[in-house]
Amino acid sequence: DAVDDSVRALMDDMLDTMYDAPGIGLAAVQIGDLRRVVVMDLGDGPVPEGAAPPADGEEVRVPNPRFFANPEVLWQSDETYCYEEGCLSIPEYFDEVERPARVRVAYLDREGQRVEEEIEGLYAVCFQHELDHLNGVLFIDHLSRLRRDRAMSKVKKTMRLREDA
Ligand code: GNR
Ligand code: NI
Repeated sequence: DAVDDSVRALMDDMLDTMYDAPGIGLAAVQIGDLRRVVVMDLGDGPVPEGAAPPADGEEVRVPNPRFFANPEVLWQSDETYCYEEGCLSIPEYFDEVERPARVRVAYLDREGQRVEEEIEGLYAVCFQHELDHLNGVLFIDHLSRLRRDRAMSKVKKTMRLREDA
C-alpha cells in the first residue's frame, strides 16, 4: 500500500539483477520476494544533457528505469496484440503471446505517488507479463496445451544440459 525505504531498496536490488541478466522487466517473486513490486527498463529515456550524438549506425540505448508497486490493470481493450515473449524464469524459450493491445493501469511509483495511465505496445506487453508473475502466471500459461508442453520439454532439456555443464 505504501512505498517505503525497504520497498525502494528492493526495487534497486531488482534493477541491478534485471540489468545483469539482462532483461527488460522483473517481478519481485523472480528473486524470491513475494511483495507486489515490478521494475522495467524499455530504454529511450530522456537523453542526458550534453550527450555526444551517436556515431553512424551506432545504437543508442538511453536507460529509462521504471518502478511499480501494487500494479493493477483497470481496463483492457478487446483488440489484441501478438508479441514474441521470453522470460528469465523460462530459459531459452520464446513464443508468440496474444494479449489485450491496450490496458489502463494503476500503480505506485518509486516515490509512492499513485499513477494511472493507458499504455500500449511493448510497455503494455511487459506490464501484463510482470503483473502475471505477481499472480503466479507465466507467459506459457497463455499458450495452447500443445505449445506449453513443448515449452516445458525444451526447458527441462535446457536445465539438464546446464546441470551436466
Ligand atoms: O527480458 C524480458 N523480455 C521480454 C520480452 C518479451 C516480453 C516480455 C519480456 S519480460 C523478460 C524478463 C522477464 O522475464 N520478466 O519477468
Ligand atoms: Ni518473466
